[in-house]
Amino acid sequence: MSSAIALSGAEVNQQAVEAAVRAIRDHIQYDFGKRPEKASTFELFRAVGLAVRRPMIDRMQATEDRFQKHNAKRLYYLSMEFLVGQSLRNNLENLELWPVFEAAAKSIGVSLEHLVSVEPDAALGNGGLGRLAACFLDSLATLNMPGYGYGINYDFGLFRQRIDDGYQVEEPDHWLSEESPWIIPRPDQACVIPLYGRIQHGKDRKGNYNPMWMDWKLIVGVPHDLPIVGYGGNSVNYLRLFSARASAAFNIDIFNQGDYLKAVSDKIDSEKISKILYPGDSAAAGKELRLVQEYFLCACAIRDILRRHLDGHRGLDDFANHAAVQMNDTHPALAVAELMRLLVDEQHLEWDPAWEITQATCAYTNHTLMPEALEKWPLELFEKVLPRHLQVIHEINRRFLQRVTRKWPGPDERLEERMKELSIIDEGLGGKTVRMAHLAVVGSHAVNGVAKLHSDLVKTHLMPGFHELWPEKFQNKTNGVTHRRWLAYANPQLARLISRILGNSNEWLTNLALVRALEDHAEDPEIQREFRQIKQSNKQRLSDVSYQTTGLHLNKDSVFDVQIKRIHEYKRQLLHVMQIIHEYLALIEDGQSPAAPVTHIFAGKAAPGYTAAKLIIKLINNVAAVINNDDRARMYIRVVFLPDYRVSLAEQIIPAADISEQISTAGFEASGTGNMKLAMNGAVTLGTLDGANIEILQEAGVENIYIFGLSSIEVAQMRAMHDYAPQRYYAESSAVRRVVDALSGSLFCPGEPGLFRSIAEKVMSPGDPYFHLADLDSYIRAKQQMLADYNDAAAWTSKAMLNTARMAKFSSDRTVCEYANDIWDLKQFAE
Ligand code: 26Q
Repeated sequence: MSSAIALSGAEVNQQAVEAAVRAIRDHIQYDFGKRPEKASTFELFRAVGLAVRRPMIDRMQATEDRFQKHNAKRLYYLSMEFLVGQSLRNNLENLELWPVFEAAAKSIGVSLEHLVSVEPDAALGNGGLGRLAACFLDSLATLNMPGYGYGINYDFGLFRQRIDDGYQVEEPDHWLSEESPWIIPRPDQACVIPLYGRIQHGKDRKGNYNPMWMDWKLIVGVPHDLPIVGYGGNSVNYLRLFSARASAAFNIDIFNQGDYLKAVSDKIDSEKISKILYPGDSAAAGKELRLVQEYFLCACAIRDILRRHLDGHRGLDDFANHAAVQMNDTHPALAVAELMRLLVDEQHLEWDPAWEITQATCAYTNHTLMPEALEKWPLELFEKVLPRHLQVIHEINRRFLQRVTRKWPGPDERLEERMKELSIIDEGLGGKTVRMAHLAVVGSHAVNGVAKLHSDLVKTHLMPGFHELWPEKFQNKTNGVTHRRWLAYANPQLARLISRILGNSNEWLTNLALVRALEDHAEDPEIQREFRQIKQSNKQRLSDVSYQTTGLHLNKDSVFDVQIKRIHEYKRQLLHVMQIIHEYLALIEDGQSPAAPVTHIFAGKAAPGYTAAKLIIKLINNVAAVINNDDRARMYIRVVFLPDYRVSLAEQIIPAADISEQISTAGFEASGTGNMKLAMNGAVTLGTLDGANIEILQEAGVENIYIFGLSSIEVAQMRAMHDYAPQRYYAESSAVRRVVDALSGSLFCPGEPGLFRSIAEKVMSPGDPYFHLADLDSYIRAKQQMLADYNDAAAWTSKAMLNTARMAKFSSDRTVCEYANDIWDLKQFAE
């Protein structure tokens, strides 16, 4: 495969190729101390990476000069997760250097495509939230905006997943960031962070209360920069990742006391902080190490941001006009308290101006409505780790509750209820906790959800009191994805078709709206044939991946029905499995084959402690084993679970999909972003009215998407009225009955009878929060309709093409422009 975007007829500059060859050989010789002929594939990858990094660094420095010249306001995107994936292909394509390096690799005797494939994914995130952050950085750089990511340089990213006897097994992901060609350590810019210790209550010379934070431990944060190349290479920003190191001063002190072993063990303790990414993406873990990680990120980031400001400006009066801090969920909400503490304690500002700066600087994005995912820290733990920050938060809360009192004066019981509802400190039965979402809202000038429905629910259900107090703070910013990585580079053949239809032009890479031109060809048989051929060839590519990882070939003449995302009860992989069981039993018991042969493709990781999600993985694999080994079924239905879902695997699955499963219980999926990636690549969505599916429906048109199931309003009503009776669906639908009975029995667990009985019991319980049985019949019917419609190749291809044509709204370029205008006041500086 060659470049996705090099225009036909363009020539490769031979001098550039020779220079690239020299650079690659030099890196092998002088950085690795090896003869170039002796380099391993991985070393060749690293050497190519280092060679590509040179122009990136030149451009990064030029970009910095340009932003400084304009005294530009900068955006700092604080996130505990950045799910970057691989970078070599993306960087080469964005720099328009793929053809040069392809020729250079060839002359060294290796294929560039192969080198690209051996790059380990940077898996510094769990899923949607982390990948969103990575897409935003790509768009910021492409839009020539000064926007920077701040995160943690985890030694271990998200665990690797192996499937053993159908069960998920986790393995550590030691991704060797030290060996990444992209990462530039900046030890000279290390910062020192205090934590633990105690408060000494004292008075200053004027007799005012003057607390002293004493006996803290010190941790050093060492920045590592990952350059982010925008498309066209005009701007190169960076993602700044901090590694935790022991403080030399702190250690030397203990050394001098002669306790060498203690010094070394303290050093190990300090370095734990950036050791590993927490693998949960729903239930807040509540662990001390996680709190320390969150603080470490905020403290390193805010220090860095303040230092940069003070380097170039006199004083802090103008700070909020030069810096915007975006908090990706509540994980970095301590930024509010840390900025206040530095402004008041270390920069000696008065409280009021410091608070004005803090609120004007910070903004908060919410990504979930689920109560169990909202972060709350026990007060004692908080006080132990961050005694001074707790004081600051108490003071923020005291002043905030005064404001609440002014807004709702009396009657007393009502006011007390309001204070309880809104206070940053929760005085719940299980002891006092700090509510991070409240801290984030109070400390921000803007709060946004990530899709229209979700943002509305934030206002009406999650934070109605805050919305009443500050309606102007609440906004929507519907998510987007970078169509360069997810359409152009993942699906190069489709990219070439689009460029050709646009008259041999790449302009759509920075303006996805241009792809609407495909609409004019949606009924053209010749273009349709080409579009189908591209899908077929992507299916073949995926079949090869499947064979390598599972030993199963896929039938590329079948419908690829794809559900790829974290395994979660609310995402309802189980609903999909129940539909497959129905399809299978209808075939073998009733002799009814599906209207078209279908391959059900799953991929996704379960949090290691999430037992129910892990059992769903086992169920998928057992159902797959039974169906794939049944000669009566194999022709029509196949099921495959592709292990170790990650960015680079998604890039192979998405272009091959015909059906995009987006079937969460309405009201639970904040937005989804996989739904956007799949639709862009010409998969037709089968979805509920949830998250961004609603907006995909509006854009694609109702004829080009399949919607089923309860609406979020119906779900909420049934929940409120205790009106859900799964037995009813069981009694009234023979299909539902047969599927539930199959789950209770041992058809799919002959060796371990009863293994899935708990699943049958859950879906039969009136307390099932995810309403599986309520939606099962309409889901089965919608899927049957899709498979029937697939057989009309012309009509189906038109739907698929119209999906690709109409997804302009879901480019993260659009999303980032909205944040820049409505929240960050960030400008573009192309020159
Ligand atoms: C919290 C506390 C302690 C440890 C871990 C966590 C944690 C980590 C990750 C909690 C949540 C996450 C990730 C959440 C996430 O990915 N949410 C998804 O965000 C996407 C981008 O906005 C949305 O499209 C998805 O709908 C949403 O589920």
